[in-house]
Amino acid sequence: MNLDLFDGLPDVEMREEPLGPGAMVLRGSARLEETALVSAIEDVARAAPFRHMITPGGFRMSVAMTNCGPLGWVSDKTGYRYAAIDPVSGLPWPMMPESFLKLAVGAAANAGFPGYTPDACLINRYEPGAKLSLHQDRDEQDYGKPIVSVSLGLPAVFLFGGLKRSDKLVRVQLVHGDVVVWGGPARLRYHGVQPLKEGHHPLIGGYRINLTFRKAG
Ligand code: MD3
Ligand code: FE
Repeated sequence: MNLDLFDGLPDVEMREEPLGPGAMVLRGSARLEETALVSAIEDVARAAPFRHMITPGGFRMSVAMTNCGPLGWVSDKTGYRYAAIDPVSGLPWPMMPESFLKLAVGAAANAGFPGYTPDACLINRYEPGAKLSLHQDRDEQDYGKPIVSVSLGLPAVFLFGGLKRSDKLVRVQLVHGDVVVWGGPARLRYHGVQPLKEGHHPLIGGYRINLTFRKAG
């Protein structure tokens, strides 16, 4: 019988795993701040509710999204872009919570990117079945700046490809508290997320939430 008294990771420990040139996983590094992060996400979502954006091709995205910080990523029938105003509320996006900024800046520094100043945080919420098709992040001004992602809640299988869509994919499981820094030669690699499996997470419930920090402008 497995009583699951030890899940392989000490309670508030973290581990660095290189995922390839420029890509570093900081396993569990958001676990210390998890309650502050969750209450900050709730605050953001109260002012700027999660919504399913429409792709330029006219499809409703299965991932629900909102943003905080000076710039927010938006998609509609006219295209993808960063915008200072939330098109749903007509107001600026909520401020980036201090706890978010501290985590992202610290993770970037740990991965070799000191002086990181993200101005956009996209919050992706996955329900069971939700996925993100293979894509590149190309809507930012400076590909020299890294992207920091924080995974919370249910685990997901992340697909990490190459610089061409047809390059082979590596599957990486990302779990609650994992932080990944994607910079340098990893910055323009294709990536995606496989359909989320059903489950229950004690803090987040039946969802996966991903915070994606970028220097967009
Ligand atoms: C690898 N989000 O919002 S974050 C996205 O888990 C996005 O919600 C995923 O891809 C998610 O655009 C993945 C990790 C990520 C972000 C940007 C990358 C991985 C990346 C850019 C280059 C390579
Ligand atoms: Fe992406």
